Amino acid sequence: MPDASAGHYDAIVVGAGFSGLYLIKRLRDAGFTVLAVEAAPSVGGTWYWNAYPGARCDVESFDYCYSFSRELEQEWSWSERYPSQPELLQYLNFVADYFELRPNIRLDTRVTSATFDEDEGLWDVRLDSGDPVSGRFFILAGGAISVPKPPEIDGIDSFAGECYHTGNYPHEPVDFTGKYVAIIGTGSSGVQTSTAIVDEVAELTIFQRTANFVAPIINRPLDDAAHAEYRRTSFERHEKSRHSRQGIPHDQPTRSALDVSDEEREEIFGDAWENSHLFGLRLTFNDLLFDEKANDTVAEFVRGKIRGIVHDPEVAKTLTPRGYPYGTKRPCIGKDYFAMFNREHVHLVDLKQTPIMRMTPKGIATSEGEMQFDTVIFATGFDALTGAAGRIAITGRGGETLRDKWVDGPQTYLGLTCNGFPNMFLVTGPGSPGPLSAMVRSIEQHVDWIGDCMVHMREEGLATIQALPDYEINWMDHVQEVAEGTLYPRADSWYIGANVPGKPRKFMPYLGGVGVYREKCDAVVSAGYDGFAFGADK
Ligand code: FAD
Ligand code: N01
Repeated sequence: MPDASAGHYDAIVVGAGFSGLYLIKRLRDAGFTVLAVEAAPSVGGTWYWNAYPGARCDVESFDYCYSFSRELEQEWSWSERYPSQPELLQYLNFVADYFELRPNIRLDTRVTSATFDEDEGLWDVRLDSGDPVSGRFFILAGGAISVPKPPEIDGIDSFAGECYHTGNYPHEPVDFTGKYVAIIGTGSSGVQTSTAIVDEVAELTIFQRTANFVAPIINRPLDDAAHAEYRRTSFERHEKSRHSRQGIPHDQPTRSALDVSDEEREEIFGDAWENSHLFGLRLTFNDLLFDEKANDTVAEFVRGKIRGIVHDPEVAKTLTPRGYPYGTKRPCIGKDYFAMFNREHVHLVDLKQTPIMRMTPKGIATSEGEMQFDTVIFATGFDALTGAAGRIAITGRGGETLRDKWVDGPQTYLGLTCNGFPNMFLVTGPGSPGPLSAMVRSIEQHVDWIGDCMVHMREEGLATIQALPDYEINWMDHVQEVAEGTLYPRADSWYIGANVPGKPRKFMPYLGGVGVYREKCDAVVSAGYDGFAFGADK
């Protein structure tokens, strides 16, 4: 067994969010030594960093939590249908304490590089604290949506007011009372932040580059009966999610949106709008993300809602999403988002008409003049899927770097491994269905697969595993092909890398579905780890 006291572990894990915490538990239970290295001063990952006002999960709490432990399930009770960021952070801290994971975590420490030492069959890992550590396995659990994307605006440093990014938001309260506040970005983070602070601010100005489809969030407290029902049915609920398309326990629709009358379709959409959840509108018909005409029906339904809610027709027009199909950029759920624009102190700047020129000491200069602000919040998203791995200098076999390997877009086999990088695993990496699913179900599947693989290698006396090049190419081709069978590639989304200037345009998440992906991963194992080459112990 490797000597952890000398800095040598079976596995070095990057990150201590949902993925890192479960990796520690799973690998430690299997008898491996593990060190998780976390840049934040706390566990929690996403739910530590995104402490912005209104931050909330939009998958139901019963589906956005670990399912691997019935004991944990008995010990924890969610207070709301959609858990808030503080509650999620509390949950992940509870998990770290409950399973005594903290001795395996080094906080406030960043992994800066990792180099595969061919002679020793080890990953040499460098930390910003200076001390070297090494591991037989190097596991990237640094998050698919964890590296905040700067807004590419000149002069940010010249701004004399307060400036925040939602993805790296302070934990101390920020006072918005009587302030002139700007929010740049209208994705989920911008929608949640704006609706959370609108009552506090003196004036709120939203800078919108692309209008978004936002449905109402139907949140509610969870009572004892809901918890009792959950505990009674959780096994079936999670099992259904594991084999579902999106990692949630809901039935897939079987009908086409084009096979029903306009009245019936309107009623079905209306019901989903009023009563359902994030996936509600998407789960009404089976072809919304595959057929343009079917998609037009749901897009037009939401557009109609916007026209009905927003009083000023010009503002309504600006808020109306066009130019990409419904659902191909992640749709949001938010509280009274469109109604917010009826309030006198809320202003909308259409960046397509009035672009930002630069930031100034007093605020934001647009093509139509300077606007003054006390506080500017960037809700401009993330360098998703490749961002966290790309910020670590990773060198594999023969001196090949991951940055070079991925220069034209990421390459993985099953989203879990890379040819040329033996014993390196990724959790929710490019090529995994994770980012397009309820993530915790995907994370558990990835971690279980990795854990089982490491146990298999130990039992068989195998030193290294790596993906075969042809299988990797075929997998990424398959990921592209599946995406091209849908409407997703028609949007400039973070799924395709379009939100980061200069990033190769390649569809990254696997759209085949969580259940299908699980079957494929299991089939690879049943066929003797088809597509992998193992190296024997020296
Ligand atoms: P993360 O939670 O991102 O944790 C990764 C950790 O790795 C981070 O703490 C980071 O600091 C650390 N790290 C990265 N690089 C390094 C390094 N070099 N050295 C040391 N540490 C490093 N998913 C859903 O399914 N439903 C939702 O409703 C949902 N809501 C979301 C809301 C927001 C605001 C965001 C940003 C994401 C949301 N997600 C949601 C996706 C969410 O990221 C995942 O659900 C999940 O939390 C990911 O867990 P993780 O452990 O894989 O990654
Ligand atoms: O980021 P985004 P996010 N100038 O990329 C705009 C999860 N999440 O942080 O669309 C001006 O979606 C950008 O415009 P455009 C979820 O998976 C979930 O909101 O690129 N504007 C867009 O409007 C989500 O998908 C929740 O034209 C600029 C916005 O900023 C993912 O995290 C909550 C700009 C970015 O939207 C990311 O969400 C929060 C610029 N230079 C996050 N650059 C839940 O509710 C970007 N924009 C569960």
